[in-house]
Amino acid sequence: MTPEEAFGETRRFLSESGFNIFLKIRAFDYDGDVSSERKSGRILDGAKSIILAGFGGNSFWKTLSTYLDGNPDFREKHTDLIDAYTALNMSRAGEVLDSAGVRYELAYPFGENALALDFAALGRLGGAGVGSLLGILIHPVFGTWISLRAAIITDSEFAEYDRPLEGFDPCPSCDKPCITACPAHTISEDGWDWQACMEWRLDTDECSESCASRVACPWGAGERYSPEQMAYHHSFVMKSVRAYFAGRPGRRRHRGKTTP
Ligand code: B12
Ligand code: SF4
Ligand code: SF4
Repeated sequence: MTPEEAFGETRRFLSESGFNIFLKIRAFDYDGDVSSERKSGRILDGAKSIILAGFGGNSFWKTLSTYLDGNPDFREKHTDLIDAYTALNMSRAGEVLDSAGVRYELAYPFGENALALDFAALGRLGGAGVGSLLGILIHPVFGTWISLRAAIITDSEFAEYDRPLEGFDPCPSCDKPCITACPAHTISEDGWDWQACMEWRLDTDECSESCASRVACPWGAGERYSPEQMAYHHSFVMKSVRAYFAGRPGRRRHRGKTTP
């Protein structure tokens, strides 16, 4: 199997496992967009390409649920179900690449090295979405319902690469329901104040199961995560947020309407 065939096989396998995003980005383009500590060469010397794997829309959760129904041990063993399922499938994808003699490293946006790569930059370069007022990428079909799960950094080169989306920039001409929907006023014409949002979420239960602003965005409404999936992502991220703020006493007060 040639490296190109191995990546084709990897794509097919990941797609069957629910990862419908598989984008090829030139390492040179990515490195030009990010700070020195997040460049691809720090992960793989001589990196030429980065494959971005992830999912957009609500089909992934159905595939994951089917897998969990058939593998009750996996559900019992892991609390971080999406991360563990991602790592499992990426290591299987790695076996295919190993068998073709491909040189590569895997990187994830979670775990100890969650900041090693800028996944939003990869997403923009590969056309997974464009920047939005909500601070996350937005796509014409999937809206903001996109999760970037893993990257394969390799010294292989491809005949063709994916490209940024062109002609799609929905926020400037939008009525901006995301701004009015946020109970803590964390979104403005200038964008999203992540710290105010997290402080609100630490102090109240109002956003414990979903983000009203994300739900209010008209893009990708048909691909919106199910309430169960939204609640999963929303509560899961708070684990790392609690750990992050635990080491930082004297948080700012949020600017919300209600006092906890
Ligand atoms: C750190 C992080 C966060 C942090 C900080 C956000 C931020 N803007 O930096 C928090 C926890 C707040 C966060 C929240 C969310 N995130 Co986030 N996040 C990331 C992560 C790991 C890095 C982002 C980054 O590069 N930031 C820039 C940093 C490094 O630069 P900085 O300014 O120097 O860093 C400052 C802060 O970020 C902070 N910081 C650094 N690390 C951490 C870690 C924690 C836990 C906290 C609280 C703060 C924090 O400290 C720095 C100094 O001020 C990426 C994955 C990746 N590796 O790219 C996903 C990512 C950007 N997040 C993502 C998502 C989906 C979310 C949430 C929707 C999750 C949720 N359900 O709540 C929310 C957004 C809610 C909303 N209204 O939009 C997706 C975006 C996908 C998309 N559609 O574009 C990504 C790509 C992860 C993924 N698997 O797909 N996120
Ligand atoms: S509601 Fe409108 S302004 Fe807000 S993120 Fe969606 S498209 Fe952008
Ligand atoms: S999670 Fe809540 S506070 Fe944060 S942006 Fe969404 S609606 Fe606003």
